[in-house]
Amino acid sequence: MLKELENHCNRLLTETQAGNGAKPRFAAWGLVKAGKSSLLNMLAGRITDEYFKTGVVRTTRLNSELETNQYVLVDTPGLGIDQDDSEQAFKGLDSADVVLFVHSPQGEFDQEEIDLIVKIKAAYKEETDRRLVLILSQLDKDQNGAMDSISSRIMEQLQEYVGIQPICFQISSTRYQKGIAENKPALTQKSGIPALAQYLNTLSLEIKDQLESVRTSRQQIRKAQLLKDIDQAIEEERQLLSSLKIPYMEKISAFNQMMAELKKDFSSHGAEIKAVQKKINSI
Ligand SMILES: Nc1nc2c(ncn2[C@@H]2O[C@H](COP(=O)(O)OP(=O)(O)O)[C@@H](O)[C@H]2O)c(=O)[nH]1
Ligand SMILES: [Mg+2]
Repeated sequence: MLKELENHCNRLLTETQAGNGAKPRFAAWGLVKAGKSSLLNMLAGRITDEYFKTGVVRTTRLNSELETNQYVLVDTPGLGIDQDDSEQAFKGLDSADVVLFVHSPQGEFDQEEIDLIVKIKAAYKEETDRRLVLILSQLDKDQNGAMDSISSRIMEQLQEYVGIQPICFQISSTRYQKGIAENKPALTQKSGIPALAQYLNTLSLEIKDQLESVRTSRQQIRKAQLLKDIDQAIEEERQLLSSLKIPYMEKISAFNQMMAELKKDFSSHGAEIKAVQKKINSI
């Protein structure tokens, strides 16, 4: 808990000192192997010479960035593996102007993903619908239109558990890659990536003028929350200390009572001894 607070303080400090640049920052977020790095490569036009490392094993451990003409793409490690990865992913979220939440739909969202979306909502508040772009990846694996029903189910989940309705795209990075490599425009279109890229271009133009004000107000909210969390952590420590003190306080008071009784005994005995002394002296 304290470690997390310290990390958050450090993130906020570096961010406010370094700034986040003039272009909108689009960060890919989601569980490991959702297809985040593959998608960012396609958006960056790195069709065959990948910039963001992809793979069947976990390849992204640190956030990495690539600046395009319009925006900065930020790749984060998948969440839900270990603390260091999550720390990196949260750093990516803190500094993002838009989150590209990538989900590979074997099915609807699981609890872990809903928890992540709740965190995004906490970061963007009423701007969430605009600042969150939901991306269902690996469309090429879709069979019998299952993706459409998964997509509607996810929208229901988002409404029910988070109260948001972000825009949603279905994409396939491998289909796009093939379409470009083999010069097949129909396949390229069917990958969903051109439509997504166009949406992101428009969005980046739309939010360009409000970047600084939204970043500043998000930082203020984070700062206020952080101060509240620190106060709460201090109060919890204080309560813990005083609850630890109770058994000792009880022991101390029992000890003091015992000493007082001993003293009383001693002084009454003292009087008896003095009386005996007196008797002896008078012999
Ligand atoms: N069939 C298919 N596989 C994909 C697609 N996108 C990514 N993959 C594969 O899924 C695995 C994880 O992808 P990656 O981009 O590294 O996921 P990340 O961990 O979320 O960054 C890799 O083996 C990719 O080749 C896609 O659109 N279709
Ligand atoms: Mg990756």
